[in-house]
Amino acid sequence: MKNPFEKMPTVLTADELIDKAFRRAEKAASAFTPRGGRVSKARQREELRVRTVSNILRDSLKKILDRTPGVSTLPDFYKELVDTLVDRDQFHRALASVNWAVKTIRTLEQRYAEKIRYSKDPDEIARLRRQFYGRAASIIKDIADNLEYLNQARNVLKELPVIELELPTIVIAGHPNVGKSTLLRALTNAKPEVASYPFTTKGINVGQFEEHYLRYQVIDTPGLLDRPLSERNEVERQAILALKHLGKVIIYIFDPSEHCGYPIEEQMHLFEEIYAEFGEFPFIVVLNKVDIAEEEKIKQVEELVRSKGLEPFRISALNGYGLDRLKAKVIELVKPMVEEQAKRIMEKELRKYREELEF
Ligand SMILES: Nc1nc2c(ncn2[C@@H]2O[C@H](COP(=O)(O)OP(=O)(O)OP(=O)(O)O)[C@@H](O)[C@H]2O)c(=O)[nH]1
Ligand SMILES: [Mg+2]
Repeated sequence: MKNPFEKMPTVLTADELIDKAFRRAEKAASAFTPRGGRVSKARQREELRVRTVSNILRDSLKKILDRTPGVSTLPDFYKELVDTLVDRDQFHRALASVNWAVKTIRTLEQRYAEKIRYSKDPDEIARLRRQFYGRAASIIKDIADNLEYLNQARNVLKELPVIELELPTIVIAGHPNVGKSTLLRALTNAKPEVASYPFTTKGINVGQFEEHYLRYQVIDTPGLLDRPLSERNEVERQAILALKHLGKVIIYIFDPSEHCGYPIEEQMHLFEEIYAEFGEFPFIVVLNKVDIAEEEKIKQVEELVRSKGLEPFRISALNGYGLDRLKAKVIELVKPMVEEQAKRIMEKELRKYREELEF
């Protein structure tokens, strides 16, 4: 999956667009040598101007429409994120106004080209062309605010994270400094890519690993799942909850060494909140930094975790301790979901194949 807005072009302002169209029309007219008498020459030259202005305007506007996906057609993950970034109604209204402009300019072009063709008076022909210019420009000016909005939206939407939505995905949560990035690196051996994400300046890190020909994706979420959701505003919450559309398994990391700077009680509080929101997913709870944590603290956390009916995993993301067992657990939980998904895709393909055979 690419960023769905990757191909969205820069949107010119109304003035820039009008300027561009008029300039190109002048260029075309001056490169053109009309034939015939005075009237015929005037007709040809002015019709060329009208057609060129219309083409340039419509092509630029159509390019925006063709390369901008409608929000409602996007996968759920992107739909929710887009809603945190732009006003969906306004976005769609802006696109609709561009569509309106394309159609209206086309109609005007036809009408004026025809008038020009039937006119026998060079002065009138020039006047018709100027009239068309004025009306085309005023249509573009009518949608000036919408064009500006689309360009602003584009600049924001271009920064959406690029994540492979089809891959089974493991989302890592936990306080800052507990070792999320270290675990991501240890699990995925690939150098993780950083994908920008609304409301975290650090972006999110995306890595992958492969096991028995299946690829898995691991997402480390600095600045997202590292504070209680109750401390978030509505928009931030929505951006965070969009992760639900990706997450198949959540790995929650504790740092019982407390070197991260957060006491166990505070880590437990965050855990409770994330568990409440994401509890519908399989949760894997890991205790990281067991190489430097006190046994007593480790046991304290384990007890809390077990009281939730969960089995904690001791690991050291730094020296690799416990990672094989953790990975095996992740795969055990994710694999049935992947196989289920593979089955669905197969069945769909099969149905398509059968339908084709029937013709
Ligand atoms: N001793 C020890 N140190 C670790 C372990 N895992 C991570 N660290 C150290 O803990 C510090 C924080 O690790 P990060 O992986 O950057 O933590 P993080 O959760 O990604 O932090 P943010 O991105 O700021 O949220 C680093 O200095 C790591 O080297 C571990 O298993 N043992
Ligand atoms: Mg990190």
